[in-house]
Amino acid sequence: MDIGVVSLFPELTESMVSHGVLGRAIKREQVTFNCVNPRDFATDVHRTVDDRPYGGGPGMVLKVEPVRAAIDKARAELPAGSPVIFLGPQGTKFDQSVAIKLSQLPGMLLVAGRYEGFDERLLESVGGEEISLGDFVLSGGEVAAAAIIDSVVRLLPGVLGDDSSAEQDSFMGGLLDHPHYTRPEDFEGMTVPQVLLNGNHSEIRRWRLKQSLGRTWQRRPDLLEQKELSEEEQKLLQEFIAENAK
Ligand code: 9D3
Repeated sequence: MDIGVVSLFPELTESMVSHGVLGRAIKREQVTFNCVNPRDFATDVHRTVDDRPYGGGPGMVLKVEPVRAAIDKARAELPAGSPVIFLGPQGTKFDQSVAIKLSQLPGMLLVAGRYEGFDERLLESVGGEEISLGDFVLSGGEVAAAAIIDSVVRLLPGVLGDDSSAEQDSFMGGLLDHPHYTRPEDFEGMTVPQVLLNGNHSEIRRWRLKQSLGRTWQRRPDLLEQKELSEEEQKLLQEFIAENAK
């Protein structure tokens, strides 16, 4: 996959993608990464990329011309069928299903905003969608770009080990994960649940499923509402609720 980013802070973006799974994927040439800075396309002596908002109000708006020029430059190096994705708090919400869709494309161009955001005519002229990570305030799109790139690249075939597909399926299962434990068996009097030590794999599977259902019920009821529970799952969740109401 070929990934482009337009950012006023290319060092920040590059530093975030050059480590771990992603850095390795780039080194192995499973992914190409190219960052373009709108400031390099500013034409005035001050290399201005932002200006005051028409209509007044606080903050600054990204100027259309330098960002558009940076997008055109980045786009020229990406394969046909690579969408332009603007990152901003007004976007539709990113989730794993969006990550899966993006991972099936030959490339993508992520445009990180700064200040109050983009001149609206930028989105209109380029066409492309705006994506948000959720309802909280970031200082700019770079951290969001890194999050999206990370979630997409780890879905690419061969980037992670083979047992990763099970993990992806399990998120698709629409439940939160169960608790995990490793040695020691006793940490400051807190012990590992007995069921995990017995080696009874059907009992372990049932315990984990019950914990997943219970946690999802407690923490993310929105996920449970979207999910059709099997008879076994309904029974396990009722058990969890009964045990945790005491
Ligand atoms: C505090 C400024 N806000 C005033 C009304 C609007 C605002 C503008 C620009 C808030 C944040 C930003 C910068 N944010 C992003 O570039 C961003 C973002 C985010 O803030 N939250 C969730 N996802 C994203 S993706 C890009």
